[in-house]
Amino acid sequence: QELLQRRNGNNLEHLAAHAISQPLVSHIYTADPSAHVFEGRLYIYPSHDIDAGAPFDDDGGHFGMEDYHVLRMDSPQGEATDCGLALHVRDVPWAAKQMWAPDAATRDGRYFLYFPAKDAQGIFRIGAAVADRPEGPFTADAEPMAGTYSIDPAVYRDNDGEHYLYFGGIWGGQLQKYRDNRYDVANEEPTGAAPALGPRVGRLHSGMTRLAEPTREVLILDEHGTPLRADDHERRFFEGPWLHRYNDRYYLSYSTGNTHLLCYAVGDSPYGPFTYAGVILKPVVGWTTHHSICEVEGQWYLFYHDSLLSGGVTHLRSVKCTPLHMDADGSIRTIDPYGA
Ligand code: FUB
Repeated sequence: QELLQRRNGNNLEHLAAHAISQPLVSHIYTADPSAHVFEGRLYIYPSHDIDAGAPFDDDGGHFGMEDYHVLRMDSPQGEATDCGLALHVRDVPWAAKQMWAPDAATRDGRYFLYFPAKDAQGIFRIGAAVADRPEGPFTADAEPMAGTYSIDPAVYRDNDGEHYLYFGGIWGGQLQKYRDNRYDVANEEPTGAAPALGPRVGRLHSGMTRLAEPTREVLILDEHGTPLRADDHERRFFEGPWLHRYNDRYYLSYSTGNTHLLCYAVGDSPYGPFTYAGVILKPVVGWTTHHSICEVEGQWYLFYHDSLLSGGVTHLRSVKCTPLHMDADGSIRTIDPYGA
């Protein structure tokens, strides 16, 4: 907590007094919000943070989440309703622990939950589960999705009806162990001038629970058209990819992890390449930052989290929502979460 306070350059009371938004719910801890409008209402698919008693480690072992609860809102300004248990790790045949950041999608009247968890070997995989309702309860497939790995799934539906699955997160999320979709325990995050790792993307099969193609690595370029360097920690992808479309351009947004920024890059295809364009959200209280971007009745919103409610405990976070300003030139205005 001392470190967190120093990073934010202020004390938690001061930050709380200046917070631009409040937790959507406070009876449970929630994080990593993926927001969608389904059936005319806002559904938020967050992680359900708990103190599982696991010790802190560099691989995020202290993020010991066991289940998911879906939140529903009639509007971004309204009350959030906790729709109850949507899926528990004990009901996922292949998963052992750590139900991290999920996302959801709908097709042909059915709802799909995508979630990462560690298998019995301690390897993160991504699973799919299906329900008749946006809030679940979801029934998980017996096996993880073939061809997936790492964490932080996010599904984007393009205007032509195709769905794309993005995923990836380095260090605790294990993305650094993969090259060309193959795991090698000896692999680490590249360093120096080597190209940074990118998130992965693959088009989903129409059944929605499997990939239609091998996943590709997404390229993020700098202003000169050169891939971002691995040591460019202020801009390189770390975890939490999200895709939205604005003015017929594709926006890939993500967390920079150890520099605690949410930033974005813009491109002309769901596969990229994307060119780095700026910061969306300055650091929040807590080590992690993770978001989604959702348009509700013509207004864009940023869903994010921080650890203010728990007094700065990094694995006990709360989901929040604030308007996001997309400027006419396509740029996103930077938000200071404690700028009020
Ligand atoms: O909630 C666990 C992990 O923390 C998520 O998967 C990451 O994106 C980070 O928010």
